[in-house]
Amino acid sequence: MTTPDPGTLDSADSASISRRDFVRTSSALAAAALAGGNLNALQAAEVPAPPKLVHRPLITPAAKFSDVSRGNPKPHSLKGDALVQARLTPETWRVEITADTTFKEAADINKSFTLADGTALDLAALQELGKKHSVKFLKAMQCLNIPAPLGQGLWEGVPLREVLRLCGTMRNVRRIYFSGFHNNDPKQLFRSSLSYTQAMETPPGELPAFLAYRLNGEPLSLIRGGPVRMVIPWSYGFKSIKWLQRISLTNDYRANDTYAEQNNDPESYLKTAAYIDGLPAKIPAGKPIAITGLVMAGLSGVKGVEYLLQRDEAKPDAAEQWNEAQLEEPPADWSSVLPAGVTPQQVLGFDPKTGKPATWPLRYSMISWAATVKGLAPGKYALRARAVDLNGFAQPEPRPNQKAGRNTPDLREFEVV
Ligand SMILES: Nc1nc2c(c(=O)[nH]1)N[C@H]1C(S)=C(S)[C@@H](COP(=O)(O)O)O[C@H]1N2
Ligand SMILES: [Mo]
Repeated sequence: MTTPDPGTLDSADSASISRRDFVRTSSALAAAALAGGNLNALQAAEVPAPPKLVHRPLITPAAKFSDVSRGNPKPHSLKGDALVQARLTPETWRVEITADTTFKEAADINKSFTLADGTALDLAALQELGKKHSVKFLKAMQCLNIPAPLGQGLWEGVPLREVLRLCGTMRNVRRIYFSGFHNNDPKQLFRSSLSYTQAMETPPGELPAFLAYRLNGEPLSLIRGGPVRMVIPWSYGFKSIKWLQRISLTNDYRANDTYAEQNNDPESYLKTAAYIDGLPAKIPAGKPIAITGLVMAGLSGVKGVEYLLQRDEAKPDAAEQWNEAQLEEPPADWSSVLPAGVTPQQVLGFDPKTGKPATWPLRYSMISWAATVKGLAPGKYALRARAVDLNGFAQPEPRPNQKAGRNTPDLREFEVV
């Protein structure tokens, strides 16, 4: 796996990411050999050419996500009484919903929910709302500044719009800000925001912003931001605030996310992008080389994945012949993929009648890709991969601005010996 380029990471991200390799969550022997880049193991497993696609699970165990968390100490390291004081146990968790009166023509709501008057919402209230309005879907978590997905899971919770409805009539509300437990240092505050429209008006068939309290069929763990975290399906990870504690309705029309102050584009949507799994630095000549990776389905969908092999780190130019890779097919049997008791019909993004995915890959989720390369002469090689979206744009298009989400075609260098 590539090491994130520190120059493009904000300091908080680079300081706190634990670079656990997502591909190590793979269980199958051949998959481990391919993804882990251990060519000897690959040969021992006698993987035929063309290789089977990596059978990496579509769902990452909650504890195996790479972690991007601010805070000193980090909220998920708290224990015992400190955890209770932080209101990070299922019994003590509360979320406050208030109107921000500091912005001109101040926001005003009929009902607020506060700790001071004992009305802050608790987990039981949220779960009660979930009996009628819960949503489930498969989503990958991706940091805007780290060139590798963090993990993918089946998230479950209550749409933000249903929670905000509890506030009754609103006046002068243009944005919704939200933040989580940090500690007493204001510098650690990490907040994100949505426009009123994004929060309240989910287009038919689209995925809503929601307050998640389950992941992969289990209560949301502390390390993944439990008891309750915000999940913004269409966004990079920085909008999906962990350890959610405050929702503020404001007339401030600016996307004043903490991330925006660190030179990131806070309005960027998750982009379609391909990633290459680890490859060994030296590969013996004469054996087929299995190259594999992941492709993320961003807002503009996935048409395909292409790769380009060049000698001696040559820079790719427009005339270069990119080759098509093979994409993982949808599972024939979703019961072995989804947590026990969950049918695809219940999951957003699937056809509620047939139980088939409405798009493939599912929007905002990721799947594997693979290709086999044979007959490489000894020498140094550069391997690049790029996703092509449903509008025919190949990476780094459509938005080459790296602060809108890293989107340069992924690169691996190796030597055939
Ligand atoms: N409260 C809080 N929420 C947070 C963060 C944080 O530091 N504090 N990091 C954000 C960022 S930048 C990312 S990429 C995702 C990472 O989610 P994960 O740790 O579950 O993989 O969480 C987001 N939510
Ligand atoms: Mo991030």
